[in-house]
Amino acid sequence: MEHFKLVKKELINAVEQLNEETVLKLSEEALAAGMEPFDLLEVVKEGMLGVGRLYEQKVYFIADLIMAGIIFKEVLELDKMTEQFHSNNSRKVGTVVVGTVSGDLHDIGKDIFRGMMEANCFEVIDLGVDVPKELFVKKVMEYKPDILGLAGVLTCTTDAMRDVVYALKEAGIRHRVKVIVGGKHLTADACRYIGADGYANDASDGVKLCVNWLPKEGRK
Ligand code: B12
Repeated sequence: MEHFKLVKKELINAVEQLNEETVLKLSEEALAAGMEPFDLLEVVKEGMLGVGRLYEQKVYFIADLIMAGIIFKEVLELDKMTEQFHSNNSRKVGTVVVGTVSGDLHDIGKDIFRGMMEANCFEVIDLGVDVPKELFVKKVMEYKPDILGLAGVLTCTTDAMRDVVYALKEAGIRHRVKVIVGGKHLTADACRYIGADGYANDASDGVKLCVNWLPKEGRK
């Protein structure tokens, strides 16, 4: 729709300029006018790429990244977004433990993955950010999840992910859980290096993979 095209452009600009008030106003208006929450998410993500570029160009600094993170989270917390991402369906198809690996504090992508998994009837145990490998092992032992999701946005997180998989092996529980790693920098080669069962550069692709790992009768 022509109208949404214009709104998208304005929204991307507002995110890039870290104009919190305008981002929230435009997001609410777009949702009220019928924009799909997933489409809104894509638009805000595009604005975040702009923020990242400005950071690389040294126009923005760490405080600006923090502000960008706050704005994104506020968008995710709008009523129509939480409705979309959190299912109140009591039928659970599987359990997932998820966390951002050691050394990495980024959690927006992980939170999106969590919300989408919940919307797909998974029970999600979220361990937060900068999670040490020992805690992943402990929680896998405690909750016996079907899937362990490791998030990492910084490119240097590949080794931390590998360490988690190795720690699972050492604890003798690697065979009990499927491991998915998520982050834009991941590739098939990185996935093999880490020893994960699958990887995704985008939360929605990750969810599809996880749903496919379920036994057929568990799928919606
Ligand atoms: C906001 C932000 C921050 C905030 C994060 C706030 C928060 N609560 O998350 C704060 C201020 C903490 C931050 C800090 C830093 N940041 Co920062 N940050 C960003 C920024 C602008 C946006 C990240 C974001 O949320 N994107 C939107 C989400 C939706 O995308 P995403 O996280 O990639 O998630 C997607 C996928 O990766 C995937 N996914 C993610 N997790 C998972 C998990 C699973 C299981 C699955 C399946 C999929 C999946 O799905 C998501 C999309 O659907 C990016 C720029 C960018 N272009 O991304 C830089 C960026 C990631 N940051 C960067 C840097 C360098 C840093 C710092 C080192 C800066 C510094 N000098 O201190 C620190 C590192 C701190 C640390 N130890 O982690 C670099 C990373 C460079 C690199 N190659 O590693 C980037 C790319 C900026 C840049 N262009 O230079 N940052």
